[in-house]
Amino acid sequence: MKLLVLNGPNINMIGIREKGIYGTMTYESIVQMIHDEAQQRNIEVEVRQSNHEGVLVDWIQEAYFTHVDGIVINPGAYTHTSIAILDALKSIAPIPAVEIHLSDILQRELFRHISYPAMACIGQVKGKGAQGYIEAMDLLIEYIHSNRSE
Ligand code: DHK
Repeated sequence: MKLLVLNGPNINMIGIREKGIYGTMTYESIVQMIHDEAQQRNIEVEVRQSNHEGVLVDWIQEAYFTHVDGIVINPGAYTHTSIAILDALKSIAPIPAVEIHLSDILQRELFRHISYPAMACIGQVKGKGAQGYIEAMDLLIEYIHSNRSE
């Protein structure tokens, strides 16, 4: 099984930016944790980050052509604005995606309550900090397994 973990703008600044909201774990150590946990689950994972919306769209489309089994995505602030990311996720269906947010976006400003990409996701994990990436990965693995055995 091959999973792709995509991170949007400013996620590379996790551990530096607004620690009270996003925590103190650095982006690099989150990436390492994802790799370690994927190895334990015997799955292949690639983790990428971009500050650019179009690059994220390109990577989502690429996932279709490289036969990725599922996507975990933290679109950063594009969560609340990007119909392009929503459409990209829709265009690669039935490849499943799970959205993850370190913070609980529903407990924050009103403008963070809407998520466009979530409309094309099979699940959303929020407010669990870095551990949320692992929870999102497990959700995805479970979904892929149950859909395969159908
Ligand atoms: C990360 C961001 O950069 C924000 O723009 C989102 C999300 C929330 C997070 O919690 O991981 O609003």
